[in-house]
Amino acid sequence: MNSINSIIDLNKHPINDLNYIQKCNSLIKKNSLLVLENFLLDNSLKNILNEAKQLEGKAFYCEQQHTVLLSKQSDSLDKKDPLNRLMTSDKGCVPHDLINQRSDLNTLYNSDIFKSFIIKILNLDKIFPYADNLSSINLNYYQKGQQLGWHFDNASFAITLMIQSSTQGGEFEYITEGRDSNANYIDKKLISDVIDGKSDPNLLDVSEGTLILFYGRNYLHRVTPVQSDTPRILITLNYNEENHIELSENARLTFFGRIN
Ligand SMILES: O=C(O)CCC(=O)C(=O)O
Ligand SMILES: [Fe+2]
Repeated sequence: MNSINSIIDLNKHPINDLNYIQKCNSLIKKNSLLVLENFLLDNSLKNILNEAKQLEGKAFYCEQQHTVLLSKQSDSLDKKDPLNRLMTSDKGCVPHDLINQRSDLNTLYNSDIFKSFIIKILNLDKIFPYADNLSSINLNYYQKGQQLGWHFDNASFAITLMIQSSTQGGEFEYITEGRDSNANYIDKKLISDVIDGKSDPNLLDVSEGTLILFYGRNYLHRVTPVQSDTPRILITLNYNEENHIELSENARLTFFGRIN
């Protein structure tokens, strides 16, 4: 198994250095998200891309209609209510159990240094993998025409690794205001304006090998439809703040087409 020295560019991103950790911690506080470009070494990015291409045929594709809070539309709420409008998401997903145990992705995900970095920059106590065998690491494929509609995540934070950007479309758009789930606050007017294109979201141009951390539960975000024949391939590294948590069976069926 490779060590993280051959996966992460530790010269650019010395994630075990206290000063660097503090810098990242301040940056995420200031900007509400952290973008670490060229996080992966070229060779590791190449290996992961090869792996992702080999697994592409095994991806499970799903199309969903969901509200911005990732729920079904409610009959008791106005269909025009910003929290009850339907968004479309469609993408392919390869779950964790199909990823080679010796893959750089598993080494990175399980690395104590990497986990400690995440814990410190996000001010968490501990993080744990999912208890089911599908949800911890996911490879996401957005083919031409596919997208992720506007939504807030269920998980409080998200960690993504861009492996292949689409050459047209497939852009990550987000706003950092609009919701404070701890305070039970949600700004429907802003959400409505963003969905309707009356208020401009931030746009992130993400290059291959970039690691992104963001507070997806409080940020309205989406991936615009991919317009190129080159699919957008993005890895999500999914951790929990509590141990022994499984993704719900319903969500596993939706995203992976199976429960285990
Ligand atoms: O594909 C991305 O960049 C974001 C993914 C995302 O928002 C999600 O999986 O909830
Ligand atoms: Fe999301």
